[in-house]
Amino acid sequence: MKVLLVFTRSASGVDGPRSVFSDTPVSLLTKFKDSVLQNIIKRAQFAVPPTALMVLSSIEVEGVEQHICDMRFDDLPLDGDWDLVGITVHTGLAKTAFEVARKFRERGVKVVLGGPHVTLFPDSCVSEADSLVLGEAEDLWKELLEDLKRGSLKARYQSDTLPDLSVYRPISKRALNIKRYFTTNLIQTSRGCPYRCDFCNVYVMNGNRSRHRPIAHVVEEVERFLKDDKRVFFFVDDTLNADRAYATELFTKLIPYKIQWVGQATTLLGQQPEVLEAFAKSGCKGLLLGIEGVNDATNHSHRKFQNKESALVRNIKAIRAAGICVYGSFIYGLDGDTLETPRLLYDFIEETGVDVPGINILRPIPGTALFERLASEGRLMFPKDDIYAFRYSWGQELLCKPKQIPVEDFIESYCDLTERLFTFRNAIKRTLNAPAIRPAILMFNLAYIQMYGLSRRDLRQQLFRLKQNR
Ligand code: B12
Ligand code: SF4
Repeated sequence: MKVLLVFTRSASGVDGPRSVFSDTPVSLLTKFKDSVLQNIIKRAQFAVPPTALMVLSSIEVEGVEQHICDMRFDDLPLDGDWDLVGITVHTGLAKTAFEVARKFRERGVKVVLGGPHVTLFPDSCVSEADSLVLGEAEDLWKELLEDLKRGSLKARYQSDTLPDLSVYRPISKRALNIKRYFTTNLIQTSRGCPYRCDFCNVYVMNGNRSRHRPIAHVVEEVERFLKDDKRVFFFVDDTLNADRAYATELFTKLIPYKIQWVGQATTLLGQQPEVLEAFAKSGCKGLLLGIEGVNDATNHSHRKFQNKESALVRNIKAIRAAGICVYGSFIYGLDGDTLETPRLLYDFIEETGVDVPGINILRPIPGTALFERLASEGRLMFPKDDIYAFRYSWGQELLCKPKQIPVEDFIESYCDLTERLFTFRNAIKRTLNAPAIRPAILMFNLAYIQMYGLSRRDLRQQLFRLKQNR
């Protein structure tokens, strides 16, 4: 039997920036610049394979062959003789996923949907699929494939418990075209998050505590992955340093493999010397840190307590001093933010030397506590029930009214901030100061000049439309 697993591309974002107002007239030169950049991004650092589909396609069931279609590269193989098509659905990309589902179902192919959106909003997916898989799918996927073989596919697969990560489930790259990606060395060591930031739903989907895979299994995976791909490793965990003892032991064991790796962690790493040392010695070259706001009051209003204002600057400096580049992920538009915030963010970035700043606009992701609160406060800028009006973009659209800043002032102050931060001069300065991977730091900072330029164009277009509709 032949099964196709499909990964859709995002409308705009890390898969390549595109205007979210496609009906806005733009010059030919702008169009050309946008398309060149989209292609560079597609082929550069962000083009990593979908971990979820690597996991699913590694689950072996006799007589079932699994293939992956990554729509960032491939056209949909609509005329293949598929017995089943599985599609990952993210909330901001659900419309695209449903369109793909319809195309296959019109041809009589059965479709199963899974992923974050299905886990959070299964009822909204029922009419779009023959079968739904809710939650983490390792065990359920095996059961579903067995049912497919028997011709008895169920409408819904769901488990009361999360999969036991101590079970040995080797990830294979059999279904991947290794050469097309920047790297295929993606590894997840843990799931779930012990924190409860109100704008996030990881702790809802994957549980409110970290669950780990056995260290021996992760080490074996690194060793095996190295055989066919020697490029950088990406540990996709949300918070790699959530469990200090586990992180220290794992990364100390990885030192002999001499890999280079990137991942995501909390700023607390700066005050965890044993973890920091293990990270640095095992080849960590860059970490995305969720900094969000730069003072306690702002972060606390969104239940982000792990970043302590008094230690933030020191922690980031300590991480960079250990030879690890910092991608600082900030949010502007948090409830504590005022028109003073852009200056504070700018000064903070200058003082700490963050190598790549990412300035996000607060996003009310459906299914988060934040979404519900903003809806009850009348601050959503789209109808609450129309979850598909919510879409991902690269800071190109304001989706909720900031608490303390009028919409127009917010958009203008955000644009001013990104215009000051992302200049050619700053790109060169950050590159020369970076503690490692300078070509990557240069590439990010240069790409962001263009991407935040697109963000400003779209935000001003949104503002223009809002004023027209008044
Ligand atoms: C690493 C990461 C990335 C990386 C790499 C992703 C990759 N290689 O897959 C990059 C940076 C590229 C990325 C991009 C984006 N990401 Co991201 N990313 C993550 C992160 C941290 C881990 C994802 C991961 O690899 N998990 C490991 C796999 C094994 O778990 P999983 O994806 O949940 O899959 C399991 C189940 O969901 C299910 N499943 C998934 N798909 C399917 C399909 C079928 C058919 C079935 C049966 C089951 C099934 O089975 C899997 C195994 O148990 C998550 C947070 C998180 N903890 O989930 C955010 C997260 C998934 N990303 C998110 C977002 C918003 C994005 C972007 C849209 C950002 C943007 N603006 O561009 C893009 C989307 C790109 C795209 N085309 O989908 C959101 C999604 C929110 C939502 N509710 O939909 C998350 C949850 C973060 C958050 N809290 O906001 N991301
Ligand atoms: S934002 Fe990061 S730290 Fe906060 S709950 Fe989500 S995954 Fe955990």
